[in-house]
Amino acid sequence: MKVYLNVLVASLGLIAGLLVISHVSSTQVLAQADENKETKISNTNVATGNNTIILNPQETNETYRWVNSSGGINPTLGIAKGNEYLIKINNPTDTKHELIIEDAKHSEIGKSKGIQPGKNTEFKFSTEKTGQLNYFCEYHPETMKGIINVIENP
Ligand SMILES: [Cu+2]
Repeated sequence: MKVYLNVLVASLGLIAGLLVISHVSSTQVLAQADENKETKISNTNVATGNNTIILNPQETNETYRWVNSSGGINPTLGIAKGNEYLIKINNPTDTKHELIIEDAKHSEIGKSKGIQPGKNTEFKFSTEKTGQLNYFCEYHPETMKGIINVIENP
């Protein structure tokens, strides 16, 4: 009888492990799908002439990421050369963040202040060159990062 019990306990452990693994991978797939969807939506900043960009830190599964107003994760942003954009950041998390914008040569071309938990800030940003910029958090550069596509002013 004891042997049967051991086998039963081991099987239950295995099933629980498999459930955890399948849950984690489906969560990642969903996050990826959101990211793709957001790429399209954010690029309409240029087309709609919307010059306010909201990027908020968010903590999900103990990982910090940027999210925009529609919940897009580390969204790809589209802006037009020469236009001035107001970037608004609200920090609901329990730690400090700071947004940095760099060009392809790692030259810093824009930044927020350090944003303490529960605080918000905003800053104006524009660039005179088309091409691709990178944005990231000074303190979480591996998980809080995205791309800004700068196109000709239509
Ligand atoms: Cu951060």
